[in-house]
Amino acid sequence: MKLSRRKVLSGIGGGSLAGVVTALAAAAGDRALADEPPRATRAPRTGAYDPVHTLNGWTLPARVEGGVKVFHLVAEEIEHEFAPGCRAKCWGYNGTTPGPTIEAVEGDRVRIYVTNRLPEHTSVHWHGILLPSGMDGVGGLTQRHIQPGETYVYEFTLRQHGTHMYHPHADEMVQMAVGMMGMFIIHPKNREADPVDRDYCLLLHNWALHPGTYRPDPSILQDFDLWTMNSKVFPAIEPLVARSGERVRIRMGNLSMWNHPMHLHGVVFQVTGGDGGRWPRALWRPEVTEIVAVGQTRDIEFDAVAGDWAFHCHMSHHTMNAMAHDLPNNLGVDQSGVEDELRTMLPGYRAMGQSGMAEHGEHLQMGLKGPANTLPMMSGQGPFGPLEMGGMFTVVKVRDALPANPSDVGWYEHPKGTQASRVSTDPDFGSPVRRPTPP
Ligand SMILES: [Cu+2]
Repeated sequence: MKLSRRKVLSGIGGGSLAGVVTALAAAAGDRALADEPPRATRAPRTGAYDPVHTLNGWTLPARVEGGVKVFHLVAEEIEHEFAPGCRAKCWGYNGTTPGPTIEAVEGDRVRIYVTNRLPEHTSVHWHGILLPSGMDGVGGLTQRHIQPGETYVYEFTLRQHGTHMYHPHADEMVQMAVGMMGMFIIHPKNREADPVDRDYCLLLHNWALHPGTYRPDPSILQDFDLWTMNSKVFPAIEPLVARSGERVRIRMGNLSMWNHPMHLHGVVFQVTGGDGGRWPRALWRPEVTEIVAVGQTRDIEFDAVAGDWAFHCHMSHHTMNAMAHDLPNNLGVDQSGVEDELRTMLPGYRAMGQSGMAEHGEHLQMGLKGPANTLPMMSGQGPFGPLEMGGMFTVVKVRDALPANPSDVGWYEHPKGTQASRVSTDPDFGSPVRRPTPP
């Protein structure tokens, strides 16, 4: 069944927030997975816009009062799980980090209540959005800070479309470091001439959640432990699911303290927009990696090709989870004697990294445990072994036919003759060409 705005709004009419969220989730699920006809034969779309899908997240329901779309954000402390086995006390909005995605349409008048249930003051800056200066949310500069217990109201008319963000502009380093952020998607007033079939959004972030601790450390700007999409790490990040041939858009925002070259396998995507809305076609760029700089948003689009395609940041330590810092480089070092000696003092001690870090994945399979409340540096099981990834990594799963439930997509079944396979176990196999050794 195709999602209609009427269906979402009737869900909102149901009453409780939980009910609304359930209705939205069900509706979004319908849209993501329903067995719609292929794009070419599809009936024209109806309704104001097709909602985005926030990976592992949700969209904030609105009610309409006198022609104004009314939202209510609550800044509060929350309990967050990065992946099973790693939780933290974070700050977020309406029970989650990132906060719910706000969605509206160019030309909409929006009224946004912000209630502060944090132990300190806050404010909300509408990042990239054109508005009167007094609505810009810079605590001390454009408004009084919102004190604990207070509710402020912001109201403005949306004069643009694009992928935007919201975050505090008050004790910013602390508040963003502990999870306060969200996306603000403004759909164009006129339906897009080149529509997409799937519209995903995600916020990139980094966290100094030192192993064994329970609160992200805002004082650290370099030694981050967790690199996240929508505050989740691989393998807890949802896959992005699509049917072959569908047009997919991924909207990315970056509120972390690093730039992220986001790389997608299997296709050449077009970079089609960002904070400035969807760019004119002549400005689209074909790429396989696009840097989403700190404070930027970037939209990429592509035609889905069947397979399981890695989608990740290309900074290799951003696709890892918590790592010990200042480690000696043991690559190529024979540690066997040292290891035995240390084991007499530290039972279970294991020297790491003589032939690379991949052995870390094997140790995990052997049941070796790290410190409390952290995640293995790399994890995730693929159909052919450990994926050796963490952090900002997920999979774009494209199938010719989609199952009724997204969690049933499973692994790609490679058509016969389309997968790498072993031909020999002899190290001297074949006669590879070598450069002659100099005398
Ligand atoms: Cu990165």
